[in-house]
Amino acid sequence: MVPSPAPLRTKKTRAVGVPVIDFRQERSKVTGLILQACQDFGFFQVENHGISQEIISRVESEGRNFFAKAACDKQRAGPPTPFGYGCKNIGFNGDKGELEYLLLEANSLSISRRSKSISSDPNTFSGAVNDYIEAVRKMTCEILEMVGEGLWAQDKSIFSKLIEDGSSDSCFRINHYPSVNAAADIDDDDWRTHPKPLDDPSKIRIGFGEHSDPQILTILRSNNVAGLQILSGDGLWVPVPPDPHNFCVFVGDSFQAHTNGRFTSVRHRVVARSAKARMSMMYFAAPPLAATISPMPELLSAQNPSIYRAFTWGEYKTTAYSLRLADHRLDLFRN
Ligand code: GA4
Repeated sequence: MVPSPAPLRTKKTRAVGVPVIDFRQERSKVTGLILQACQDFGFFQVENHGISQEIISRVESEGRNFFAKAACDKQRAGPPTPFGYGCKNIGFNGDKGELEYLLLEANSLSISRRSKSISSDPNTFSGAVNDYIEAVRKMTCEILEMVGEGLWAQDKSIFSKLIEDGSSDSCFRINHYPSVNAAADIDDDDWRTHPKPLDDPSKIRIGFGEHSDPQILTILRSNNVAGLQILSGDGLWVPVPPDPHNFCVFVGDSFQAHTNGRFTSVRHRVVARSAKARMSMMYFAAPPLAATISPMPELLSAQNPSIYRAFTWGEYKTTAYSLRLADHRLDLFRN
């Protein structure tokens, strides 16, 4: 059994119960808050991250332009195998969502190649996406360095170097959740103040179903439209208030394994029901396919034996794609 996350605590949380970390604070303070959030929630938001609005706006505008195209033009960038344009189908095993998306390899060469089927101005598209990925990758590596330091790793770059590696298997995704008619729009403020218990899945409009991310870290940014929810340790879906100026950071399965369960990969979903379309972009920070994922020795002791066997990222990814979105795939790698 994967250890269930600790119940939501109020320490360093906003009214909604989700930690927000100001990156302008002293580094040691930020490090402590990141460690705490990764342990307690597997999730936090970053404010004052230093990534320029210009970099964000360019890719946001490219995404908006793409999704505004006629269906037949968008299909030219598909089907997602797994990369490319996808509509409603997620993965290869029948998972569905109320969304359309672009899934891309996060490397400049493949983005340049693919941009020809995505945009009539491929250089502008690939320039915007590559600049964004570069900026977010840098922030990811800073977070991972701080985690390495905070966990007293012998090599504090143990995690960041996996992402910096030229053959890192990271990817980039833009999700577009179409608007629903105004009558179905539920007042977001109500959701901010009243997290709801697990509800009947047949009665809600799932944009992207419950899952955890297989990678190390995910960095998400959205427009001002609500929908993202994270699952707390006590079984509540906690809405994450949308804030286009912040980034959301999710611990992925691989980080849970690397930290021997000290960090929890957070289960999350998107409930799409706003009168405005939601657009989010995610950078999924992954190691090279051949990299080994195993609990870091500094976290192991006689009292804390290794929970997971060593595996490669390639092996984990193949397993993830052979299963359904909501499956607890890391359970298959327990000792
Ligand atoms: C979840 C995180 C990323 O969006 C993703 C997804 C991937 C896909 O959409 O193709 C997966 C999903 C994600 C986890 C299980 C498998 C693979 C769909 C699916 C059913 C791109 C990823 O890496 O894993």
